[in-house]
Amino acid sequence: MGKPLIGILMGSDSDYEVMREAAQALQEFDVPFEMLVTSAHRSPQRTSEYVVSARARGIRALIVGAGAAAHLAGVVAAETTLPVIAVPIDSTALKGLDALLATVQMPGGIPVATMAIGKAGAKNAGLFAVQLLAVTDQALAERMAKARTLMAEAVAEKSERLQQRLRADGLL
Ligand code: RP5
Repeated sequence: MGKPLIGILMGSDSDYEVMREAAQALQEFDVPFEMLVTSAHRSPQRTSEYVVSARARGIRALIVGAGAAAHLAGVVAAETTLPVIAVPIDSTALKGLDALLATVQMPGGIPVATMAIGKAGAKNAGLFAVQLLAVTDQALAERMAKARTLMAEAVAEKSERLQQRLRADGLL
């Protein structure tokens, strides 16, 4: 893989199981990325140093996962005009609702594109980052369109398997 185009940040290594979905989505489309742990609360200076240097190092968008009182995506967005895609993590007793509300309710002026809570959100964050790159990369756009076609075919196959089960169960 070449120089990273996407930065994936997370508040703790305990977020990795969720955030690896974003990494896998990027890898599927051969988009180089880097991944690090940095916290809005526990390491504010490390967070700031990474974010302010990101654009000059060739990073095009940032994917940010955090749980609990999740300020990381907003803090990151405050320090850069790169697109920030957030993933609320279900790491507390509130099952990610806390992180979702903390992340999604950004005051006007500093946007954060917030995905769903947990693994689906992390996967979509990766795919959304690929889509951002595909705006100016026709080959990448075509690969994404092909992936959508395969997805649609898989749905049709699932439906066909369902018909077989219905027949096996004597319901058809
Ligand atoms: C957040 O607190 C992290 O993003 C993580 O989801 C949560 C718990 O962190 P650890 O206590 O596991 O380090 O900042």
